[in-house]
Amino acid sequence: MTQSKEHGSYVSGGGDYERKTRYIPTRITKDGGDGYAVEPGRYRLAVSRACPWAHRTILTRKLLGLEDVLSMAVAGPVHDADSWTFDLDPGGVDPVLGIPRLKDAYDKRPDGYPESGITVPAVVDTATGMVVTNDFEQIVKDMVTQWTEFQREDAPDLWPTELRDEIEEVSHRNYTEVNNGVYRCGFAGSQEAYDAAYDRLFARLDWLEEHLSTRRYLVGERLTLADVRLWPTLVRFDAAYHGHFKCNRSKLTEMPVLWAYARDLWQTWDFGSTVNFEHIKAHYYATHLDINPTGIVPKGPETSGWEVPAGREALS
Ligand SMILES: N[C@@H](CCC(=O)N[C@@H](CS)C(=O)NCC(=O)O)C(=O)O
Repeated sequence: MTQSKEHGSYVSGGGDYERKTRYIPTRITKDGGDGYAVEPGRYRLAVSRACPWAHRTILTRKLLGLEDVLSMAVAGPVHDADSWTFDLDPGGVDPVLGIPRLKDAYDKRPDGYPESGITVPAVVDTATGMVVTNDFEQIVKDMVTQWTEFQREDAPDLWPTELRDEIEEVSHRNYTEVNNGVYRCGFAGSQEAYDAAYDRLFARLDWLEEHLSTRRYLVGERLTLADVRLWPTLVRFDAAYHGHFKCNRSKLTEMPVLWAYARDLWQTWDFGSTVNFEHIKAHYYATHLDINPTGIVPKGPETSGWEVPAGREALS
């Protein structure tokens, strides 16, 4: 087994990419059962604009209107072997946490952290400077169910009780075949593993193309966490996965239903203002030097069609 550049992920003897998915399981809840109660201003969400897992938390925070109660630390797009860093901030230090590297907040944990390493998203307790959780899936679910008191009045219900089973089913398959499927293509260690990952990815994208041809959203007739979880992979597809991860049967722009679906969410729900294509490209092409040894970041593709609608503030 060899370890890839992504922390805690391995290429097995057969060449398959296997993602380590052990997280810090602590939760931030209404009753503070794990020692961390929901509290405005207390926590800081550490993200990278490049990372699709972090993007899901950024979108959920924005849709629910939690920006004022849960602040955000944005790391630079290219991390070193050790950690994401706050190199975009003045002096290279996050202004609230006062640290240059996200690792500093992970290292504050007395019991350490899982071998999957220093990942984003991570929620940091500003009182102690310590990472509370890095479980992206639980973070978004808790934003929906635990932060209710602080959500904006017209916040959409992204995880309706009656649709949860279907959301889980669709999202799980999207995760294994698409969200993680692109990584399984990109980090495959053998031709066979790559071929199999590629076939699985495009089989699922074809299924989605068909599925969305008769409905606007993935589950039910409303925006849900299923859409929030798929979309960050779609928006990165042509800029990163098509080239860098060799997912090149078709571009997103060549899958008409998915392309329309992606642009609908970009505009209708203003997902577009959370996207930074420069960070996305810089991260993938310049961080994974094992699969792109020159670190050269491509100039393309053109991102016309993805414009932020006039009058909307970018990067909220
Ligand atoms: N590991 C999580 C998602 C978080 C994650 O992998 N984030 C990446 C960025 S997209 C990261 O922080 N990588 C840091 C590293 O591998 O060193 C998962 O498997 O669902």
